[in-house]
Amino acid sequence: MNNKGITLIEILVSLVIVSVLMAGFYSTFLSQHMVYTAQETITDMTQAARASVSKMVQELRMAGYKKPGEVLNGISVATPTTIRVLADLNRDGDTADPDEQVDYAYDAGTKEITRTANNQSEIVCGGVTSFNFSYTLADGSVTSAPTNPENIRKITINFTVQSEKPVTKTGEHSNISLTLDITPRNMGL
Ligand SMILES: [Ca+2]
Repeated sequence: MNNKGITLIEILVSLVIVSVLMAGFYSTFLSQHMVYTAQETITDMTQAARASVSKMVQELRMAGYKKPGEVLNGISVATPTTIRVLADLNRDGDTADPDEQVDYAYDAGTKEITRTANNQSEIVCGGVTSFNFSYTLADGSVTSAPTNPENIRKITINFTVQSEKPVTKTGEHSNISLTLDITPRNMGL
């Protein structure tokens, strides 16, 4: 053995060490990248879910909108999965104009939230694995099935949306849950 030279064995050993280090770096990079991608997916999903229900939030907030002195009950149907909101948007004394009577409903079978108005239904949000309306009444109590919808002062929506595609190698979907509180300003006026 020549002490000054590098033997083939030494080169091989170096290569093995370098390979092990590279593999370590790569797997660290890969797992960080996967975490980042998953976080990105959740952020995107949260934004998408909020955007998809933004019109619903806006319309629920307008429940009971009317001209001064007009008698109007802003919510006529309220169950854990359906709601009917009424608003006299053009303040002509009725709720017969476009978008003045709107139904929102959740179907656990299709996992969809639908909006029905002007005799037309559209899907608001898909991939909804759970959904629930709850209502805070004028006396402060909270229920999912109010006897008198006119007593509703706040609507709370709890829902969970599942990612369309699996986000992990094992095929797991990502779930995000959102809670939204809506206070229709014209209820009880
Ligand atoms: Ca009207």
